[in-house]
This record gives sequence, structure tokens and C-alpha cells, in this order.
Amino acid sequence: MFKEYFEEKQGKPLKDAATDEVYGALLSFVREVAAQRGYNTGKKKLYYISAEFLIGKLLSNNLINLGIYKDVEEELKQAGKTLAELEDYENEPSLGNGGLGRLAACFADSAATLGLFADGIGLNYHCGLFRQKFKDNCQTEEPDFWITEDSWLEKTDKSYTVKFKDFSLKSVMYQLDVTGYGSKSNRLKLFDTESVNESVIGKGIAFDKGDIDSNLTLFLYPDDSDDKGKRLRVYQQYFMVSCGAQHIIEEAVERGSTLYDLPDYAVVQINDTHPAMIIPELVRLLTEKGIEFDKSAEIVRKVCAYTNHTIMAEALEKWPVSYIEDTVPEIAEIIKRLDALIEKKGETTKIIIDGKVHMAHLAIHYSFSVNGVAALHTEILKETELKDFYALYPDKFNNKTNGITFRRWLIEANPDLTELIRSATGDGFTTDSDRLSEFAMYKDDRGVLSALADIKAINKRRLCEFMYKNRGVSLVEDSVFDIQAKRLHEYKRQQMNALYIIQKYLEIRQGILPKRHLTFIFAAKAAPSYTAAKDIIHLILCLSKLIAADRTASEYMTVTMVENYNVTAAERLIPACDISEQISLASKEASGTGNMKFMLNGALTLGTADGANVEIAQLVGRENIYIFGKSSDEVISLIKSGRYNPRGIYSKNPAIRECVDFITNAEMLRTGSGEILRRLQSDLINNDRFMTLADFDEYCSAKDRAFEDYEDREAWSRKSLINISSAGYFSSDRTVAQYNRDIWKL
Ligand code: 26Q
Repeated sequence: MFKEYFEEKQGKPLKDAATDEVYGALLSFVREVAAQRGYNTGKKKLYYISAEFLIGKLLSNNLINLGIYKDVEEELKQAGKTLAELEDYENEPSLGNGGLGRLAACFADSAATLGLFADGIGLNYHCGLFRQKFKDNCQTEEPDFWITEDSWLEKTDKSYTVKFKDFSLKSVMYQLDVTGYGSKSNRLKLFDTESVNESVIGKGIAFDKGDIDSNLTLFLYPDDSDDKGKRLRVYQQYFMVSCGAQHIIEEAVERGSTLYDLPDYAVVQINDTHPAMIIPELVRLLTEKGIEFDKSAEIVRKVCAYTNHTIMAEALEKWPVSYIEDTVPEIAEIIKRLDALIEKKGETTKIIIDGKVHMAHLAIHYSFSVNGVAALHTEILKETELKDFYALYPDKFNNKTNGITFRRWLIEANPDLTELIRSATGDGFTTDSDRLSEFAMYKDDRGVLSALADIKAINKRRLCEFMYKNRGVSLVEDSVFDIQAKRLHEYKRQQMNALYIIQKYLEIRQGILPKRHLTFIFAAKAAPSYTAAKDIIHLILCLSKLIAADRTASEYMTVTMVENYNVTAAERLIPACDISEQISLASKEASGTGNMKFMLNGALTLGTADGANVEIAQLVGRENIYIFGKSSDEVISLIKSGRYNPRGIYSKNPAIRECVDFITNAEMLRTGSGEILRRLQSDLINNDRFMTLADFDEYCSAKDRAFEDYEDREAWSRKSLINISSAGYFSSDRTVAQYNRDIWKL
């Protein structure tokens, strides 16, 4: 079908066409197929509002969801072309930082697949998150201009005026189709400004943060630790929620709402606090339509639901009232009135405390649902972080354990594994993830177990090719692949993994050799202003270089780091992984979703009892996972006691001391920057906020045990198979169905 479409449209044979021509035509073809399928409709609509949608490349995903992947692949092949070259040609949209943005993308896929009437609402960042480059063993940042002429984005004629204190901006609404797997589509609506101007970008990702007209939709705020640009973030947030709220009200009225009955027409899921200003903005718009203030607040509370993704105090947004006053004074006034309206249980549950607006407090008071993203996380919220709110509103709190879409993370990323499962159990698991459990029947089938090992080997080879292109490094295919891929953050403890590598290296130099070559792969971006995170990247890159230069050691181990980790890289890394590193300090990782992707692709988890790791462990059983380290209860009380003393551990434990000292030895100082390495080392000894040294011994034994177990190849394949067959629970179809059943009620 595509061949005919192409030749009619372009007036030339498909086989003579250049990549950009084929890509452009395939894009319009897919759009038309999606449009023919139609869009979900209904009375009540979900608006999933999020500052991030980390959607990944869309070509293959859409072809799979529309059921035309194989046909198009075949037609291209006949014309001497491959889908792979078109995939390479496509740019990856750069609209998210990490887990929270990727979750929004998985939910969009699942909502469409389940036939739910739902839009995503967000911003159209022109350069999105920065592109990461390594220079002198350090991260540098460049703008990522991802939007090209042929793009999935479609410009609409919808436009809203957003009024700030001293000026107004006109918005432009772009949209893209969110295809469902064998179902109708929904839309992702991304707002942009008319006045955005890419030429204001200077060196690297520098730009004038005050020039709101031209910069509002240039970049996705890249971190949760940068002080500069906070005001810009407030402008971005208000612009997003104002466009979103105007659009929601307009659509509800079109569908017949009187606005008094808005909760029958719209439900707004607020993805973390970044869009929480939609609450006062909706109140503002309702009062503008003549509904009295208290009534408006009551309506809004019945429309909004809030998801919390973190308990890290520094990531909980608190804006000085003055920032909001300087940006949109009217919204500051409304927030004050909303604060005055609530029934308070003392100081801690106020919205404005010491001149700062606690966005989470605003979201909790004016939502009908508050959810955490994994069982442990929700319990911690109720018992510690949001205790006073839980006492006030016990019925609002609920858990929705995260999930991932199997279309992208299994069918697209791992076609060979998909085929194996399909041939063993039939097709059912693609739409009913629970049926993945049927694959467990083959846990003692030697043919299936060895097929599974072969598939892992094929995926490793593909990753080797990718890494050669990405970094120019040659990896050893017949090696254990140990991977830590996630944003760089101290609490995620990439530094603990690095310390283990130092320990292994020292062992090898003493002649204690591993049974097989070990490959340690990192993939992570650090927020540009997050010094400690960048220091850890420097440590990893220095180790990588030092070990590669050591003739003997490099026969037994390789350390490498992916440059510019993104969804595309994840799709290569995850299917090739043997050991999935999920080693955050217990209680700090709300859920994690990478952990689920690795599990689904047959990796074994080496992790702490944190986030969704706890649920993974329950599902696979102790013998199929490597759990180590302090429990979240132990961590929480140790933090409370103020008694954690890393220097004590460092002085008493010679093995740990040797590894920590290594960081600044002569060979490291020859490889890297003394200033950075000393700073990092001193932080580990004197501060170690995330208790790396406390968990280090247990981490090393668990990891050594995993490497040893790997040598029983059949037993390892069995563990791998059990991980895959237990992953059905982590389908985002399940998560989204639960959101709908308990919260959205569409
Ligand atoms: C906050 C204030 C100012 C500027 C930026 C931010 C900011 C930006 C992004 C704060 C947080 C984020 C991103 C958070 C995130 O990705 N959280 C992850 O969400 C996943 C999905 O629920 C979880 O699986 C992860 O555990 C959680 O870390």
C-alpha cells in the first residue's frame, strides 16, 4: 500500500527515492492511516498535563500500533531500502528529562490502546533537553534542535492569549497523533509561542533568561537544582497551564458543559507539581465566567487529581510568592485566597509558608486524588513526608504503581524476544499483559532456555554496533553486560557502581581474575548546574580511560559510558543487558521504570529494596533477583538520628579505604582533574548524603554473587525467563486501567 501511495504522490518509483523523500512520504502515509482509524470520543475527557513527554522516535512505534510494520518493512525491502535507515534518519523529540516524562509517554500509548478519550497537554520546547557531549572526560551541553521540516508535529490554528503582568503572549497549538495498538488515536497537544526565537541561543546552551518573549519555549528546564532561570520556569509553567486550562474549558463548553458540571466533562491529571498552577488558573477562568469564587474552587477540586513522583525535598517545588506576583499577580492573589479557604491542621499544611508557595500543598488541597507511583513510595508519603495531609484527607491518597508500554519496550525494542514468546504462548500477551505469565511454563524447556540466551547474544551484538557508532569503542560480545542507565543523581548512586569497578580493577591487578570478561556500561545525563553529578561522570570517564589503557586489566573488564543517553539509546541498551543496576538509597527512588524495562527484557535486577524494586522482588522471588543494602526503614531512622558517619566507615574498613583512596592516586590524577576528583572523594568521606559507604560491602557481595551465578548459563537463562514472565504486572495498560477505574472514571 505504501509503495502505491509513494509512487502516486512523488511520481517516481520507490526504489529511486532518497531517504528524506521516503521518510516524508511515509510520515504522511502513517498520518492518513491513523486518521482513517479515527479518534477516541466521549463526554468526559482526561487531560494529562505534564511539563515533559519523553515520547521517543515515532515511526516504528506508529507502524507497530497501526499494524502495518511488517507490510511496510517488506515493501521497503522490495525497493532495496530498510526501515532501519529511516529510523536513523528520524530525530528523537527532546521533550523530557527522564522517568516522569517517559511515564507520560507510556501512559499516552496505553490510554489510546485502551480506547480512553484523552489528550496530553504540554509545551513544544524547540531544543528540549540539551544534547550531551564528552570533552576531556567531562560532560558538556549543546542545544538539541530536534524539530525538522518533516515532523510528526502538526500546526493547528488554535491560539490563546496568555496575560502576564506586563505583557501578553499569543500561543500556537501543535499536536501529534498518539496511536493506540489496534485502536483509535488520541492527541498530544503542545503549546508554543509565536515569538520564540532560536537565534538568541549563545555559546553552548546559554541564553538571556530575561527575554521571555523569545525564550519561553526554547528549552526544557534541565534540572531540579539550578537557581538561575527559576523565574523563567514560572513563566513556562503559567504559559502551559493557561493554554491548557483555556483549551479544556473551551472544549468542555463545546461538548455541552455549563461549567458548573465541568467535573462530568473533564478530569485533569497533574503530573507532579510542575503543572499545579492549573488549579488557580481554572479558578480564575471560572470566576471570569461569572461563577463565584468558592464555587469555582469546589468545581476545580472535583476536576483535578495529582500524582507525586518524589520525596526528595529539593525536588518539591516551592516558589517565592514574589516570583508569582511578578509574573502573574492575579494568580498570586487567587493562591492566597485558596490558602485562606482551606481547613487547616496547623502550620505544616498551609499553602504559603514563610513567603513561599508550596506547590504540592496547593495540589493536595485542591485535588480529589493524590497518588504515589509505587507501593513503598505511597506508604512513605502517607507515613512521613505527607503525614499531616494524610491525616486530613485519608480517602484522597492512593497508590498507582508505574508501568511501561510493552509496544515500545518489548515489541519494538526486542523483536526476537517478542517472536520467541509469541511462538511459545501465542499472541495474547500483546494486548493482555497478564498472559505473559504463560511463558513461565517453559522454565525447564532447554530449547527455549537456549533460544533465550541466543537472543540475548544477538541483542548484545546490536548494542556493540551501537556503542561503536556512539563512542568508537569495541565491546567484547561474550561478556557479562552490567548496565546502569538513568539520570545522574547522587541518590541513584552511580558512584557506588564506580567504586565497585575500582575494587574489581584492584583485584585483577593482584591476579584475582573474573571467570569471564565484565562490561560495565553507564548511560546518564547530569543537570548542567549539578556539580556533584558532573563530578561522578568525570570519575566514570576517567576510570574508563585508565582501565582501557591497562593491557592486562582491559582483557578482563571494560568500562564505558553512552554519550547523550536518550530513548533511542535505551532501546538498544535494555535488550542487551544481563544485570540491571537499580541501586538507589532505599526510600529515595519513588518507583523507577527502567527497572521494569530491564526485567521485561530478561535482565536480572541488582538492587536495593526501593521503589518498584520491592514489587519486582515479590513477583520473581528471592532466587531470581539480587537485593542488598539497608531497608527504607533503616535509612529513614539513620537519617533522623543524624548518626551516619561515613568517615568512621572509611577509617575502619581498609577495603573501602583502598577504593576511595584510588580516586585521587597518581594514575587517576594523570587522567583527570585533581580538583574534581578531590572534591568527589572528600564528599564521599565527609558527607556521603546517600550512604554509599554504608551499603558498599553488601553491594559488592551481591554483585560478585550475580557474576558467579551467571556462569551457570542454563540456570541464568531460567532466572531470566522467570523475570520476563513475571513482568506482566508492569504493563502501563494495567496502570492506566487502574487510574481510570479509581480516579478518572471515563
Ligand atoms: C523541579 C523544580 C524546578 C525545576 C525542575 C524540577 C523537576 C524536573 C523534573 C523535578 C523533577 C523532575 C523529574 C522527576 C522524575 O523524573 N521523577 C521520576 O518519576 C518516575 C515516574 O514516576 C519515577 O519512576 C522515578 O522514581 C522518579 O525519580
